[in-house]
Amino acid sequence: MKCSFKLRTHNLASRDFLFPIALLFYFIASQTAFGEDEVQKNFINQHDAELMKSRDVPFQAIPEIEPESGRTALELVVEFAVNSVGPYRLLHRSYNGKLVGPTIRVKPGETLELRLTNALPRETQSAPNVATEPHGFNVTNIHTHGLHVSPTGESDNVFLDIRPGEYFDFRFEIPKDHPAGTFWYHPHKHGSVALQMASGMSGALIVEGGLDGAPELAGVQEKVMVFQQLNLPDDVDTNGVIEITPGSIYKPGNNIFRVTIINGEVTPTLTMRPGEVQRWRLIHAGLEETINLGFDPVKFHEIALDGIATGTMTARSHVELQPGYRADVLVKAPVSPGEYYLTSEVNNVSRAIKGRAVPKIILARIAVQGEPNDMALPEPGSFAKYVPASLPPITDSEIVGPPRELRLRRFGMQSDIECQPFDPGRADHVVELSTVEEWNVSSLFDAHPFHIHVNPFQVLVNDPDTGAENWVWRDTIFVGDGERVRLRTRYEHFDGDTVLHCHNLDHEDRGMMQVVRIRNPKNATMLQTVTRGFMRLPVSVPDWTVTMATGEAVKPDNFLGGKWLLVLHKGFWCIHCSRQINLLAADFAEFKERDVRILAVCPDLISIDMDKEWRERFASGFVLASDKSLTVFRAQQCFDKEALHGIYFIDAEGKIRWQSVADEPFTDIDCLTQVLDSN
Ligand SMILES: [Cu+2]
Repeated sequence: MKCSFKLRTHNLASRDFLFPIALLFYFIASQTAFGEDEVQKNFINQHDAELMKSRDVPFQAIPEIEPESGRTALELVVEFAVNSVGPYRLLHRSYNGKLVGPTIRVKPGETLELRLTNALPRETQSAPNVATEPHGFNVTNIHTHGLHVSPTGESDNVFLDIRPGEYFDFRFEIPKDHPAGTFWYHPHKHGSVALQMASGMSGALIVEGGLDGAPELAGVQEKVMVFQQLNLPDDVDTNGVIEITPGSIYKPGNNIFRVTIINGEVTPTLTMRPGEVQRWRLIHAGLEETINLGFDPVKFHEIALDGIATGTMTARSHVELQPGYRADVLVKAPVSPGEYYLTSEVNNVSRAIKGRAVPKIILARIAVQGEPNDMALPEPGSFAKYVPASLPPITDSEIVGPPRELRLRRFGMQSDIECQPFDPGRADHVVELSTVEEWNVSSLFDAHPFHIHVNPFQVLVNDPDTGAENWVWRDTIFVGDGERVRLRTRYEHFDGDTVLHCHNLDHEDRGMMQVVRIRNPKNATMLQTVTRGFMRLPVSVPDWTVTMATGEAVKPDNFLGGKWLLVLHKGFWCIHCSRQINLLAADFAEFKERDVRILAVCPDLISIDMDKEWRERFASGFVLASDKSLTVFRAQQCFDKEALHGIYFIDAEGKIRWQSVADEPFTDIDCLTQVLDSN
């Protein structure tokens, strides 16, 4: 539980003062070394094919940290660094001074010990600490994306804040039956995830085993490729140093161009021998642009998705990588030597995060050269035995209860789920350990890569080539604008609070995240925790009675057969509640048009005059009633030591389909009407 866990961070000797001095020295050195150079602007415009084809920068393997006698141990220092990308020199937040963090290798049953040291300076001016705005740019923590490990304590705990000058010792205990595969790590401090990731703070995390020892892959060379995306200003003086600032990520404007780099380099050159087969571990660690890989005329042979072996080998002309996705593919180089290109081109706008086509760019040159090494690709059938034993397909009979609905929405600068931005103190979903649930995740506006921590899910997808429907294990899934996906999760091994969120991290930093509480029925403390609102929707509205000014009783049954909103408020004396009721009244036409009636209940008695006025305005469409004993507040779980503010949408069968229970009254009428339309 995040509340009961005592944060053990440690202070470093302050390194704040060293940073400006180091930067000053860097500027002096760089001006002397490069000051006279005239470098062509837009030198790394990846849309300029001729320019990209002429680049000759070798592909760099990322340094690896390997397990030793049962554990993998390392330190990641978060610090500002200056690194070159093409002709540009970037000043950016980093892991260990690099544009990409080291590749970490672990084994199932072992422990990853990671000291995360925050050597960033304290912010002199900081954005306000609100859940709907980017903030906390120099505060950090770490998330092991895709790992099935505990979300609490010293493990994959994204509720931790590691501030400048502090360090924290993480311990990730990898279960013995953890699937082997391609995972990754990145910061997860709400408010600054996009900035830190778009600054190069990410790396590969490989759980060894499974396919790695497969005789079918003997002699197959492996390449780990971390794709990151930078926002660069298009009018910059290449002799200077470009700082990756919060503004360039959260308010990019029009004079920004995006560059996709592989292992910290623009359009590097990979080498393959003619006919050689290689295994590529592809990781989309980028900010917010869809990558659709092509390697004409070569096919990608997909063997794992999001780290999990598919059990077969599927030939594809393109690999779709959305932010957060991984794919393991086998590629067989052409037998004729020559120059080939790894490209990305997004033509299908319904599969593009930004909702627009992305013209072809060249991401890497592939030099097929040297002695021929004509290797055979394995038989697809030979991979069946590598499906992780810990992830048998989920069957219908395992699923508990009706599906939950989650509606994602980006609207202007606002990002939310179920019309409510992230609140770390609110458990949006309470799920039971060792059960299985089915969820429907849809997008009310914009496209979103949806990710859940701790447990992977099986999601129903249409095969991109055949269109056939398949249940596929993943931990991140693209939800297109107006689309809805079905997914199923087994909550296994680990209890505690964790999160789900959009992996377009600008959306996440603005509030598109929810708390998932995995409740252990054997943990008495967890059972005592008060939840605001019902633990799970849909649920039947409880039976209760409220009274109108005339003394007339009103019950939920009176509304059966029609849709309605139940509004629980503190009374007309409360200016916030009064404002909420007035907003609902002002927009009453919106509800009437949708055949939705409103019942507003407060503890105070309703005056005869007000009742009369309301009847004249709304007839029986908007009813005011009183609940002096707070029975309804309690029955509706809208009570935490005192009455809270609650609003519920109830369908014609008397099922609650949507709720908001909070300290503040809910007033986003636009979003509410979108929820009504989606039901
Ligand atoms: Cu999103």
